Amino acid sequence: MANIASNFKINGDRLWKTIMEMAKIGPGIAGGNNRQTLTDEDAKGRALFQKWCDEANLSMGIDKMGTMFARREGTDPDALPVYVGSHLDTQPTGGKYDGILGVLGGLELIRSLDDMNIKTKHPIVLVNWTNEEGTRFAPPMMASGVFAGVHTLDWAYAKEDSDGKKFGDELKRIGWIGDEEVGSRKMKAFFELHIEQGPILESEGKDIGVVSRGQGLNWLQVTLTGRESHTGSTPMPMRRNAGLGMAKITSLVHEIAMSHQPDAVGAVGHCDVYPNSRNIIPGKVVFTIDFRSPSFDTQDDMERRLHEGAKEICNNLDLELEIEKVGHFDPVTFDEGCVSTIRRAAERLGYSHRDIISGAGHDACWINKVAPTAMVMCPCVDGLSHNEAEDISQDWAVAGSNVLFHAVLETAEIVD
Ligand code: HGY
Ligand code: MN
Ligand code: MN
Repeated sequence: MANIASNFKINGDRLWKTIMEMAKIGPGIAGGNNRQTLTDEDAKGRALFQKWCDEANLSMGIDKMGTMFARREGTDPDALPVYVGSHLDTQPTGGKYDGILGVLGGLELIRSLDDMNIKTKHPIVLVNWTNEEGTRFAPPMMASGVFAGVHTLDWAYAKEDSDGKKFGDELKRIGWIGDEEVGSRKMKAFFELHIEQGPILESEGKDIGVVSRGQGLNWLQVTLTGRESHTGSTPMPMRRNAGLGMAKITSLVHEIAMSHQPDAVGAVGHCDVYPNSRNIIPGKVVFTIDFRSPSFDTQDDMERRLHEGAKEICNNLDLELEIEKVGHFDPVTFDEGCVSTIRRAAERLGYSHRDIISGAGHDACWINKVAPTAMVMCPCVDGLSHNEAEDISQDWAVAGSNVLFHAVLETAEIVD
């Protein structure tokens, strides 16, 4: 197998231009993106990605979750392909790079292979996973979860957004439902490039994060039921205030996570208050707790203490309590072989790097269950993400894409 020269590099200007092209679709209100899964904006982003894949002569396959698989042939059509990719859907106040860098960094490495007329033994398949964010249809990493056999297709199709629209119906409506069985594809390996979405790499002046592990996640949806009543004329002792219950439980979430520092995080990011009127005591609230940790034991302890504490708060406030787990994935340890391929690539290219645990969840976390998988990260400004002000430098994007390029190339095996 030919060696990978350290001068094998992607075309950084073309990558950056392509990212900015995609950023025009589903613009946010403050310079980021709002291209939520299965919306018309998502459909437009998919169409642009399809156009670029057509121009690169990639053959597109789409599965029943709408995930897009664009294949570059290898010299051995029977060799297991090397997969690379991430997601194009965004948060409602998302950035231009979360997920997008991983898909378009993969497209750029394919474009660069064509420029350099490099052939690989194994085919290379570029992936856009449907509904990584899980914000419109919970849980996150939904399509990769079905692919890994964690969720069933029917379960995913039945998921509803806040307007009661079903995932399966919306996928049909935007015209991106494929006929491939989900999970039927076999992979030699899967690599994902992603921005760190945290402050470590930038603060340490590191170009590259070699992702050895990922945090586990629990999303607990809490419903508290009290009684609507007048905020002016209802005496305090007579109130059954669901809003007060949410406030106390939100504070409990923070306390529990803080008791496990530095290996835990916890917050409430979503809440619906009913009837949400200025002069009615909330009779019902629905909110979602997001607990994460790289440790199974910590995850379990946080969930146990939340149940106990919430029960006590609701007894004291005379509230009914329901807790439903609406999202979960275990802490993940990525494939050592793939991780060292990424570390070797960073070294060959002369990038500063460090091993890192991913704070956010990614499609790679589920694909790691069915194929050797690893991730490479680049820094982001102030560690900010899931915010329209999310920002990275072109140099960081290029460094991450070059490492991805070398890792995929080494795994797909150059043919002389
Ligand atoms: O929530 C997550 O970690 C991912 O951004 N979906
Ligand atoms: Mn992401
Ligand atoms: Mn995200």
